[in-house]
Amino acid sequence: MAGAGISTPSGIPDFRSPGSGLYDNLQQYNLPYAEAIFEINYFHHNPKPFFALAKELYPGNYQPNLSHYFIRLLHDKGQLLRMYTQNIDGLERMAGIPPKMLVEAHGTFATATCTMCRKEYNGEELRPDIMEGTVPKCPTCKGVIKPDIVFFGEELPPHFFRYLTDFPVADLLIIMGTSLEVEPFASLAGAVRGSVSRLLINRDLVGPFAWGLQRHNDIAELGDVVSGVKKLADALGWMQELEDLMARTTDRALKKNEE
Ligand code: CNA
Repeated sequence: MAGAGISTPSGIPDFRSPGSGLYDNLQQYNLPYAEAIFEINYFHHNPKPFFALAKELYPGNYQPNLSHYFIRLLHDKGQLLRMYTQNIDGLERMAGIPPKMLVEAHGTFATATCTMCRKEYNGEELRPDIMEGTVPKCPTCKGVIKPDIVFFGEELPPHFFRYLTDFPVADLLIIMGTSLEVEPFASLAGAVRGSVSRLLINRDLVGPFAWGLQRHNDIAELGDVVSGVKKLADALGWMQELEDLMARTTDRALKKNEE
């Protein structure tokens, strides 16, 4: 399970931190309150602030870091059952984790849907408009095309419910870079069997780790997520492999960007 904290080392700020880039850039749109940017009713009224944020977060501006590549390595070794992420930055896919191994619980910019006729689009089709700061419109019905990001007031994607079959068969749960404050995602931490270890890699204690509801086999590695992941990779003897994988994939991505 992962959240915004795994992407801060890639340079993506927390939305709410005072002085952080994202919300500061949104001031000009006079949002009634910060969360309005992710409220579906507000989006229908004024989609521009959301598209300003989309421009910033659209895949391509940021690179995955060691935490993302660690999960990719888990997959390459046949050890990943699934990655449940709250992030919408697409860095998991960029690190090469196959989409079928991901549950992007709060959606993705990889696909989009017309808010009027429900026609489906590939996220890349919206890129030129989003980069120009134009609200993308459906050529068929002229409705606004919305990236498939889950807004407040919208249901989570159906594949979120995969947790019902995934969590009971997991034999380790790693929780990284999340405050475990957003429901229903946060409650997944309680969905593994009681005999299963839960490893928290985070700056601070969160969720059941903070409320005194820890299980005897829970472990918390507090501090920076990249340092925590490095420690785990070291203990597994995977550090060299992890660094090689990261260098290889980053190299390939840079070459692709240059083409
Ligand atoms: P959050 O509530 O902002 O919590 C982040 C957690 O990560 C906190 O406990 C921090 O202490 C911790 N943290 C931050 N940086 C580090 C670091 N370098 N090392 C270790 N720990 C760190 O974020 P959540 O994901 O829990 O909140 C849910 C929201 C925020 C979701 O709906 C996300 O979509 C949304 N969000 C996403 C992104 C993104 O896609 N990158 C960015 C900002 C917010």
